Amino acid sequence: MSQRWLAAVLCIFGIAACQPNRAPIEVSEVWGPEVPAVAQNGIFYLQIRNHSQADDRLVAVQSPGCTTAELHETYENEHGLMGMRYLADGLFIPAGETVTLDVGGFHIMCLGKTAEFRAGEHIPLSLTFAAAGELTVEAEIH
Ligand SMILES: [Cu+2]
Repeated sequence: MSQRWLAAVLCIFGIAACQPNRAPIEVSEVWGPEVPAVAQNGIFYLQIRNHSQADDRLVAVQSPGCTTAELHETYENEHGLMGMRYLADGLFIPAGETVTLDVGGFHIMCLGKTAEFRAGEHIPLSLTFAAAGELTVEAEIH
């Protein structure tokens, strides 16, 4: 019997953990839209999966391509105008759930960009989670 098959059987019957080596937090689809060189700021989007049994929170973001990086949320005010606000308490990532930062919602604001947000460029991004710690990913500009 192969080890992999045995692991699957144990997993099915709840005898062993199914994904013992999987990181608690998985970050994917990290990207940013192209921004003209003269623009001061850039923006990043991504997806966060919490594979663990415990809630977590994205508390800080930073990038060598930004003077400052901040977690923001886009919202519509009472006059129907779009604005955005800084998420002072970070972003809650419930146990077992996926949180998506995407156009018109949550995003990472790159204030005072120092990197070129040109198609094909890759910009490193560090994410700090309250429980899972720091994770570095690369945003693809397209
Ligand atoms: Cu913003």
